[in-house]
Amino acid sequence: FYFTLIGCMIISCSEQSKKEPKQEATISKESTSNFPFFIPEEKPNIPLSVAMERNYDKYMSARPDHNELYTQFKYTELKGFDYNNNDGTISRRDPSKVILENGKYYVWYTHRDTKTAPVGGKNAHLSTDEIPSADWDLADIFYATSKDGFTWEEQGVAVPRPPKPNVGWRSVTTTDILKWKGKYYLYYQGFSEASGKSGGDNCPVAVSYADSPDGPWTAANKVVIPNGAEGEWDQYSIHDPYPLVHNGKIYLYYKSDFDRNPKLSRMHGLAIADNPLGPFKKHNLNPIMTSGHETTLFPFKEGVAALAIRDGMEHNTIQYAKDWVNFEIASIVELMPDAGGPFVPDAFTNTTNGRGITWGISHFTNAAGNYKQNHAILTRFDCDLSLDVDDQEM
Ligand code: AAL
Repeated sequence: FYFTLIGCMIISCSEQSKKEPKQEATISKESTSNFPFFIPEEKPNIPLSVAMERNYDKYMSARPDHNELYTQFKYTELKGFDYNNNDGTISRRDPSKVILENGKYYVWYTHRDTKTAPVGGKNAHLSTDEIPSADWDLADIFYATSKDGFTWEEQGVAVPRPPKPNVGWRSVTTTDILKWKGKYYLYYQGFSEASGKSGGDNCPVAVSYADSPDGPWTAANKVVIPNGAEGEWDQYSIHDPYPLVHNGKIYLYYKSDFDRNPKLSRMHGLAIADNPLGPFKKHNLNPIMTSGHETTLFPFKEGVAALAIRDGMEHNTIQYAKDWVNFEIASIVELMPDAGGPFVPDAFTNTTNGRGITWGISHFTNAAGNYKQNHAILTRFDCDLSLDVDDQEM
């Protein structure tokens, strides 16, 4: 019986699809709308409401499933990380992009293991050499490897806090990886005071380099991307450095807190260099994206796509910049990965035909309000932002 039923369903579906697409709309006598009862891919030549006009905007497609930069996200718990009963003394957050080397996936991240949970940025005056202010205070950069992207083996420290007074002596966090001419570079936020002590996260970008993703890593012990000069939009912070290769150069995207009212004014900038150790030249059109929190970008066709999560007027959007500088909204999405570090196979290949992404590592935080995050955990996200995968199961 079931086989007959399924058979009938298949026949009637295929009959139906033979008839589609319907060219003529049947409008009943009572109907007052001009719009046909299916959604044509091309804008129909009839009077349209403003909302329907917008539906045919340059990047918005007629339907979500026609928009290459629309996706849903699914999350899967990772195996292999221990969180000490989630008492807030161990944290892993802000993962880098994932890269595939020597037959293994690699990811780097902020790792904190302290004797107490953080007191919270607003109570930074209570922090000590052993008591962290924020979740990312008193942290080092760790790395882990995996054969399948689900079960990870923590390998330990990649970049430790350097001795005082080197940049990052208080905490090294929020790293990202670049592969350039056979060498590896980790960019990260270098704190020289507890996060929150002078109001925010003042932590210019430093870099370490290695011949292998397994290290050993040599710290350049210098600031490669400094805060902007007084009065400039990025004078207070440079966060979330995120390097890609484009046009034979290093394109490093970052976040800044603008006028230091982070809820309203987190924006993104771009700094470009020929050499991974600098100098980096900030783009004169900065800020180049007006929303988002952590940076997540990937080459897409000739341009670059970005996830604008959480903050700003255009949060919860995926944006696209054909010229890698001027971003436009491509789609509106939900449940975006926080601090997503995707597996981007063509991040460093200088591609002019980016293929997109299907998965990565991101984090979940247990924000308890009052600027206090007890700890964070890493998670896997999957999505359908690849030009090579059509019917990915969600
Ligand atoms: C994050 C990132 C940066 C900030 C803090 C730790 O998720 O945006 O790294 O400084 O929060």
